[in-house]
Amino acid sequence: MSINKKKQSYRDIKLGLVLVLVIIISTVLMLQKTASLVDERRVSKFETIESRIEPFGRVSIPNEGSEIVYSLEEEIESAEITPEPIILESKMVELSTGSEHTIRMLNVGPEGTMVFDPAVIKVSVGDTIHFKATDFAHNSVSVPNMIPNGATSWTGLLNEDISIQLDNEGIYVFQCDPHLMMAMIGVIQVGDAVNYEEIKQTSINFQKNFMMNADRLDDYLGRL
Ligand SMILES: [Cu+2]
Repeated sequence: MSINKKKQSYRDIKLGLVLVLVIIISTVLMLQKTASLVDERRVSKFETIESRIEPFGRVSIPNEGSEIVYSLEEEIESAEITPEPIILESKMVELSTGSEHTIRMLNVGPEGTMVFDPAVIKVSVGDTIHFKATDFAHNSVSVPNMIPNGATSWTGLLNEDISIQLDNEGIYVFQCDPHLMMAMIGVIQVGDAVNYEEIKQTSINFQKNFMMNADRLDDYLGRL
């Protein structure tokens, strides 16, 4: 090989190395550029999502010059501070319409076992109550000292239908004799509950008869 040819091949090698170097550098630069573009895209994507979410978080309503701003976050916070009140189903008894009413004597009713149905009723002065011995072995008897002053007491026989007219205003408590221990009792309010306090007072001792359903009378009186 001549000296000129050797020089030529060295030059070729040098040129080749330079080319390779240039290619490497430009590749690195390209990769960096691509990476920063991806980042930019990511940021702009998040910005877009944020701007889409924001209207749900804050709502601005122009209002004659001033601006009302509703903030969902604030609403959630205030909702947490003042929770919605829980409304319990009311058991308060409404006045029954009509002048005649029926109370059944049942082994099993909406209020449980050994019950009058309805167990609590509000009627008007002069109305009539028909006690129906629907099931076997019950009666209706007014409880001594738990009817209004001057009112007529009643004592139904076992398995006997009995009708009573209520001419005195106030609360009447009645029982089934065989099932007093199971608190088979009922409450009638005629007109206004004028003797409520006396009834509550007398009920303290009367409830000692109950071996089961001890809170029934309190429950019933609480519905008046
Ligand atoms: Cu009974």
